[in-house]
Amino acid sequence: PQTIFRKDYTVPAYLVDTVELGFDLDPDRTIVANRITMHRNPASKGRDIVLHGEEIELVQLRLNGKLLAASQYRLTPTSLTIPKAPAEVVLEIESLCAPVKNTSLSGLYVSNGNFFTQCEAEGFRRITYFPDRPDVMAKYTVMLRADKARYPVLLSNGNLIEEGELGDGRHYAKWEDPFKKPSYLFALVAARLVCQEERYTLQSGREVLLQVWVEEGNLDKTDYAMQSLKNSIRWDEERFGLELDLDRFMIVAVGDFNMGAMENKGLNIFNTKYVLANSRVATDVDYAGIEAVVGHEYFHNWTGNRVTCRDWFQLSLKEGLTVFRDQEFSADMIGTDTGRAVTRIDQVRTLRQAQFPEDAGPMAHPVRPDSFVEINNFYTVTVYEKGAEVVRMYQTLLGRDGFRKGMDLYFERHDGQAVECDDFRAAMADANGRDLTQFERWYSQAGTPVVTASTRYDVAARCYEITLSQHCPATAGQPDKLPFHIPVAVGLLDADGKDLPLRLDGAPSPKHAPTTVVLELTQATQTFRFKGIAAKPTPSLLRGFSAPVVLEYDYTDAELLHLFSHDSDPVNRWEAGQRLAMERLLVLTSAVAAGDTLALDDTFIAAFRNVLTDDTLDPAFRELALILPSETIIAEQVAVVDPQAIHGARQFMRRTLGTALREELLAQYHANQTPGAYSPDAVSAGKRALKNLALAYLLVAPQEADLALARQQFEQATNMTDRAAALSALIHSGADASASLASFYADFEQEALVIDKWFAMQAAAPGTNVAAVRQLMQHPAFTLKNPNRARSLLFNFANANPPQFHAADGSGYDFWAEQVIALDKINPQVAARLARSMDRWRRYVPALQVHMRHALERVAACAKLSNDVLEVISKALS
Ligand code: B3K
Ligand code: ZN
Repeated sequence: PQTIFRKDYTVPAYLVDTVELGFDLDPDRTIVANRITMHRNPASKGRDIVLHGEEIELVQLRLNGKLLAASQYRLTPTSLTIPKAPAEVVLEIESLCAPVKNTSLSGLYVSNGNFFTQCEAEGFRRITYFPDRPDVMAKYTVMLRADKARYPVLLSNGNLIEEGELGDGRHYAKWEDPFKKPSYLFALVAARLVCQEERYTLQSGREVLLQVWVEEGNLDKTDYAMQSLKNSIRWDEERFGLELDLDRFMIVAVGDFNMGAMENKGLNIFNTKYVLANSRVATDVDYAGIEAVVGHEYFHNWTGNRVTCRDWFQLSLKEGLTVFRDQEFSADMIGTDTGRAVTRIDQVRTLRQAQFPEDAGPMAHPVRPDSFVEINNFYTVTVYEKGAEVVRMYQTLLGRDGFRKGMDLYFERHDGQAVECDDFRAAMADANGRDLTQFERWYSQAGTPVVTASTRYDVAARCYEITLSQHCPATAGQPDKLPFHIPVAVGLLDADGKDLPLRLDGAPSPKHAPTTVVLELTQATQTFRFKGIAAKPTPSLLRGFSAPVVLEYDYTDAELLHLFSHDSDPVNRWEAGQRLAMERLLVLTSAVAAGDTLALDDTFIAAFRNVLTDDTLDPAFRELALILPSETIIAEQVAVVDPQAIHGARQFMRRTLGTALREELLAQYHANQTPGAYSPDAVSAGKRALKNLALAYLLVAPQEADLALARQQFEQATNMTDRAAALSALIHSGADASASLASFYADFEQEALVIDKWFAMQAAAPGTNVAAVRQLMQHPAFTLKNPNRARSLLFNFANANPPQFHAADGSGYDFWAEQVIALDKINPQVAARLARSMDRWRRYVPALQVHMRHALERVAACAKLSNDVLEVISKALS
């Protein structure tokens, strides 16, 4: 397969002005008529019109009214080239496609009998011939024709300008999008659906129509998505001064979808998982996901759609920025400082769980990649979440107001354009009169920087010194890295745990000294001095996780305990607890491997007891503080990964805490009930989270009374959060949960998203081995064709059940290989995601590596692999 390089970018030879699309929709044979007006790009010397096209059949082609003979163009399986074309061109292209056969869910496809599209990144070329690249922006008019009884609803981007009847029971609808857009934002829906709709008044006074479209039985699950949409609209007006630019904004839910959702102009298409919710079927986490994704897609309307990407290497320009925006939106919706901190802690956990491993593995790439084989493989935690961290650092460096100035300038300069990450950085720099040249390295260098801190206290000078050094490990193709521009937020605690006022040597001293300062680390090593420090303080480093780095500092246990009890920065307070746990988990892991006796010190248990019972702390914070680092995160800390030892160590710690804190856990379990009508608000959700974590701890080594408690919660729960938590705790306890599983299935058989949970919970339980997963695949409700279902069982087994996936005989890996190969024939994008589960194979104990290599080679040896899977597997093996 061909590798595409960022440095090879060239401007398009032709630019498109208007696109008129006509669809005669039929599942087996859809006719697409496409009339494009285009003109030569004065910035290009090219004279050839190059159109992309994939898995479609060309019927006829006209240029400026004349039918072209086959000799006048070149057709390949992926392109259509018209050489030496005139300066002004009208192309009329007729082609065919077969939506019902399209199992890749890219392009035009059928889900549960309805038509949907997914065009990002390169799906539009599976619908019609077109210069399918984001720097070609045009105005679209779309005519949809379909059987009226089967497809009563016909939607596309923009405004509905005409609709009516045709003969033979068919009808039509004509849509016009007033804004220029790249082809990846095109969408259509032809379906039997119903909607919740509402007229909403913008701050400017303009009225818009909001709609959430779902299948008929789901109309009782659209309220939260609608509310989240209205909140998003309001928030973008208030925080960024950005208004909805259309008269109509639609969200459509579809059960078969590769990703979370898609920001098509005016017609967002969503995975049902991020739309449908009521208390019976959705958990608090689902509700939070809906708010975040509805926000995310809505915010793309400005960051992505109005200003888009020049090429796919710039993907983080829209994704990193839009993730940052949805993170800020979710935090603002909670409103409190601890609420914000809780969302921040969640972000840090995601980075450590998924992004740091990616950045250290065979698929490591910069936030702005330099090359790819298949762009769909680069919708990654690096582009998204690390990209969001990079955007967050601008705000940390420039302040909220400075960041807003940069955003304003960005839109002033680039509205309606397809631009690069560098353009965003330039807007931030220029709006604030700052030199952000070095900051560019966050976009170009892969790998997680390691910042090492050392400190020195000088009693006589009352001076406290912090020396920060940075280095970044080598990644594929990047052996040596240059220093990054890293904002390191720090505070100093006195012996009582109070924040000291900070006066930085050499910096102007403000009247009221701050208690947190942002140190800018730009060199390999730098020393910062704080004046007027009366006694040796405890440093709180990288407050708020001010940069996506690993922070190394030789903390003593006493210092960590001090921070864990007192740090005013909740992120670092949480972090101190994670460090205390991690140190012990690493010792325990070695002990398990060596067959030594295991022990956990009382100091640690007491620290956890204090946080658990400290009623001045938000339950949501306490819950996070009590979750131990995951097995994946522990694995990243050891030189050679022994998954069984890690699992044994973590389970031992959970069991010991569960037993030692039994009374306190029970007390918290009862104190954090949320009686009355279910509400997904952050305070109630936090209580449920703490209560259910307590239950999970109690069920690691349960007494009969604990099992009874869980069963009672399972049976009497009035919402899915509590029901699912109880069921999951029962399954994980190792007790016989088969009756509960059966009744859960029977109750929710008709709710696909709940059945996904049913598969997911079992897949992740350490009692579920490969044979049991194979058995679950035989269940009539299982199918590889539905991405949510495939993910619920296969991905959870491979990623969330390390002790079984890494079974000593390699049977987990054989199973993985089989499923990657089977999925690839159906849906390469989903298959390639599953393929990523083996990324870190070289870090495992040699005995497992042998099996892993074998499984990888088995996939690699397969004839006819997709580029998607091939890229992932060959990078893993290289
Ligand atoms: N932009 C889409 C992602 C489409 C992925 C295509 N493989 C979702 C989002 O980030 O909002
Ligand atoms: Zn996005």
